[in-house]
Amino acid sequence: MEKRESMWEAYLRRGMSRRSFIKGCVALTTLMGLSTDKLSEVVEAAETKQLPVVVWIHGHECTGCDESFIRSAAPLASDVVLNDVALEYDHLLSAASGAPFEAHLDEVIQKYKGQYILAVEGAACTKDNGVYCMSGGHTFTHLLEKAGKNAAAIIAYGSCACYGGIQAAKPNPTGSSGIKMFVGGTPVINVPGCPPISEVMTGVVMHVALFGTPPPLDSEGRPKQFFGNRIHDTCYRRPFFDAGMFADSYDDAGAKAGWCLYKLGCRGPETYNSCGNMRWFQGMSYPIQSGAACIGCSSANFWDEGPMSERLPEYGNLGDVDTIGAGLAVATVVGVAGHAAASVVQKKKRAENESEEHEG
Ligand code: FSX
Ligand code: SF4
Ligand code: F3S
Repeated sequence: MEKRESMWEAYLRRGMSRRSFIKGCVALTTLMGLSTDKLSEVVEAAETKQLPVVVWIHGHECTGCDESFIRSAAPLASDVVLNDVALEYDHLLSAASGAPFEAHLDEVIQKYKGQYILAVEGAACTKDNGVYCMSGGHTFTHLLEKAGKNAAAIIAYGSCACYGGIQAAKPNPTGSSGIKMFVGGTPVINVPGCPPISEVMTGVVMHVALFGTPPPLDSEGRPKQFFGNRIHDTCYRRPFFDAGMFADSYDDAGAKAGWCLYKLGCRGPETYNSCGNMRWFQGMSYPIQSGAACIGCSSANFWDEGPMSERLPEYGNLGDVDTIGAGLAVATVVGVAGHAAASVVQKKKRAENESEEHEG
């Protein structure tokens, strides 16, 4: 079998410096949740391991997952696609299309049998023999079976691929479901989120690529380093939750002061994801930071879990949140008004002092 180039060789071919290669390795080490003393292992693997062949397919979805992935900043999505993996087939990013492109997929599956990584976005449609989602003249489920059973590992990217997603919402007319039942015994790594954080996807792909094994997974098949904490555990609004300070509506004084969104239906207390610490778009923000309650988009069935504005039934040992929240909201309004009045008095005093000084 032909020898494919390593990540280092791909950098050299593109005229990139050793410095940018090492910077790329440092970024990957951090992303994979490894300590910096593992850097030399990452560098060695990146120098010697052949680039992993990746086949990336799309089922029933909105394509938001790829929209997220292409915004990966550390490392850049373009570096991942051009230097870090050998992306042989991608429904969305490939320039090729038509019969030759489909024939290429069959060649890749045969040539790299048992060696390639299969990334899957979107749900599988099961109703009426899968006719509601077709690709290259075949059902998506047919493609999943063919590409899935010959892969080394599968990454289910997004809540649709993991659990069925929005199109599986009741009454689920297309019979959409997660992909696991179609891929035989091939190991599946679940990376939920609607969409997932781009750097999470990159970290998982590169872990499989460089070490040849999935990262440590939890009981739901999710990488522990990204799905080991609840949003609530890393939320910067958590001190307000603990103090019983809640926004009662999206435009009240509490919301404007950045108080906890629990009473507005926030699913952070039961949702596992890295949004609170990694955030999105180079750590810029995440839903709660931009003022919206978490809707639990990385949880199975979030789309059918009651109205999203309905608060979770359990709230720890806080007591009656309605009473606590209301009391504090009044106190804050009084506090804000009091502070404003005090400022006016101080301003007036300063002005009087200044004019006395001038006269003196
Ligand atoms: Fe689903 Fe992704 Fe949500 Fe959309 O590929 S997880 S609907 S962001 O696009 O599959
Ligand atoms: Fe943050 Fe939501 Fe938890 Fe409040 S309930 S602390 S907004 S995650
Ligand atoms: Fe989704 Fe909640 Fe994060 S809605 S993006 S899991 S904050």
